[in-house]
Amino acid sequence: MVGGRRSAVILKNQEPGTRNQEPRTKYQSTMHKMRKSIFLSLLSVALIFGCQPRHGGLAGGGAAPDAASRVYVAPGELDEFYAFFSGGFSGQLSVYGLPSGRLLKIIPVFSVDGEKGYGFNEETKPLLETSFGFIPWDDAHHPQLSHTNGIPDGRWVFINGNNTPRVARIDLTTFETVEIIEIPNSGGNHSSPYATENTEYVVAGTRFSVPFPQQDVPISSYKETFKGALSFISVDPKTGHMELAFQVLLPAFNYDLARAGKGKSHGWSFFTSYNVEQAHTLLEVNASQYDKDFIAAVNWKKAEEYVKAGKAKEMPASYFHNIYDDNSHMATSKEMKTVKVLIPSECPDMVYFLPTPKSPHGVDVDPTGEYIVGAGKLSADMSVHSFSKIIKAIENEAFETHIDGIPVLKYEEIVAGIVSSGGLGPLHTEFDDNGYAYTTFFISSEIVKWKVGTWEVVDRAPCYYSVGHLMIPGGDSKKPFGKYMVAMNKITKDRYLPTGPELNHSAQLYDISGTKIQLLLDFPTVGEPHYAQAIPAHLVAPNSKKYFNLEDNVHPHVTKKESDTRVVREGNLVRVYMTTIRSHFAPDNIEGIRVGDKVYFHVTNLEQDWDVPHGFAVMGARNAELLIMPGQTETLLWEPDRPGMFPFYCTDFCSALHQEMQGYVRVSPKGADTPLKWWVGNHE
Ligand code: RUQ
Ligand code: CUA
Repeated sequence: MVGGRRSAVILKNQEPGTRNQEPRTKYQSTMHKMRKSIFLSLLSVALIFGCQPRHGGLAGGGAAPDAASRVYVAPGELDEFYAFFSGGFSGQLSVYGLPSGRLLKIIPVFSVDGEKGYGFNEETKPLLETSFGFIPWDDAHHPQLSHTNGIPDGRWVFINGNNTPRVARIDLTTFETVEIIEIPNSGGNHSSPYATENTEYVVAGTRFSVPFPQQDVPISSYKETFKGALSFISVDPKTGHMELAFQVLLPAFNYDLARAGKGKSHGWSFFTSYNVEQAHTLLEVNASQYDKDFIAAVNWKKAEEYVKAGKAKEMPASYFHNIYDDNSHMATSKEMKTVKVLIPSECPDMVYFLPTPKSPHGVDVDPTGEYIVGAGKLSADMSVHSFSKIIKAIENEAFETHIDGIPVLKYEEIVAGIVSSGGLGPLHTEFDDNGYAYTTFFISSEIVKWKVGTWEVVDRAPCYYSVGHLMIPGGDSKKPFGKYMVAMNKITKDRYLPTGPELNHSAQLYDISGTKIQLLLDFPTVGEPHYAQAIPAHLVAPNSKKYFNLEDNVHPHVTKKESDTRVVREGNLVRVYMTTIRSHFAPDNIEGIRVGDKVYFHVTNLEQDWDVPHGFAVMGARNAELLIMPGQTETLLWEPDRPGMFPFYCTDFCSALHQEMQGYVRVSPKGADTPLKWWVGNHE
């Protein structure tokens, strides 16, 4: 997250009497004068607006008096919205119901998950392959629903992996990760995935610029050898399959967040940057020198033309593209070797820089596509740019200067208005269905509601505490669904029963249907929810798959009926073709396995009914369980290292006789001549 977190922690931990003293850090002596004054002003404003009293000073921690009934979803009733929360450093995506705040599912994406065998079974391992090899973890920040005509369509969710740059696609019929593509020439894929109006592209901008191409150079050569790549990943409108279409090579700034244009600004994507100073050490001081950084405005339709015209350079690169197939129930990995790169100085009219005050974090586009809100996290006011003015400024060549051939537009020519919020540390903005915008303020721990077009602040609500992103259902779209707003807070502190040094992060649900923002509910989240998106349930629920058709299963090691179950030895490789059905495995007795064998259990779940997975676990396995959906085949690799009798069993309570769903594997010493045998019941 942003540098503000540390300051805020300091603020919250200090005793009241010491709050106006500047915290002492080992960097203090090196602090730039200007930085000092910013910090002091942050502190003084924080004293006015921040540092909420421990219990908010409001009855019930600030909730509306009838909040309970407004979030109550009675037993047997269903929520109105699906909300998809990123897991941050958990690497996963969690699905909640709104308004209840009930956790519906955790979808494993970038991190292995023992519960579902994700990344442990042979079928999903290829999804986590990268040019660095198998990576069992990442940091996932921004869920992005696919859009059609600028409105969430309920087909897919995309999410970025930050640490080893990747973008994943989750299919909303199965709620499973079905594709992951790695992003080359990037470091810290933060400004991602942010889809365009019809999901023509999802984007990936590098937060940490890196040498281009990657190479062993002195860090001090930053300004000469480092570059910032913005990647455009095309999405097939039918299959959802992603391809890295092209990269745009920009100066070595830190590209932080992004949003696509829509409506009148359709065809453009906007990326915030900080560290225009191009510092490579002590950024908290050195990247805060200038009073403006840039939003990079990329005309991707123009970029497409340049690619078509052969203007892109085909550069060597190594990145993985992994696709999971719902019929074979397997993922496959492919290494890609080249990428198309566009250089702005050779491609006029493709990229412009919009000066934006003070290390902007979020960039958000209003439902009409006219206004582009840049939230300068070190600035008290927010600049809103006008797309029409940007176009005019381009036509009039109202340029301040050029950087690497990229025109920098004149700030005064493109600003539509300033939101004087009175808040501190603006981060992210979303929009409702009534012409209002809502911006989070990290340092002053609040959300400010303002009117788009007049820029006047009409309401504000405290957050507990240190809010990062916020989410309004459809709040990034052309037609926000509105009604609710969720704040995602970085610090939970005293909002829940203590659970040792770490507390789960907290989401807060507000009602925004009236003139006043009203707090309804707090609920804990998994990992760090950087961002979330929500969609009315009726756009997703009817398409939800109940089971996989066994007939369509083309897994190379599927077993479609119990009479086909068998055990096959090829040298020291043993394949067990196994089936499950309530309430037994076939086979459930196996002999003739030897120490040193590599045993693959290919388990097919023969059930053809909703919500009847079976589990499979074998003693001493060094991976995880399998959790096999009806009609699916999954594979567990087991390498027995000692002779003996090894029970296996079903881990998911599937029936009244679930406890009976078990079996034995006899393991003999290396070289033993125990005959290979398998059976279930009386049939051998
Ligand atoms: S971030 S709290 Cu990783 Cu989207 Cu702004
Ligand atoms: Cu199958 Cu429990």
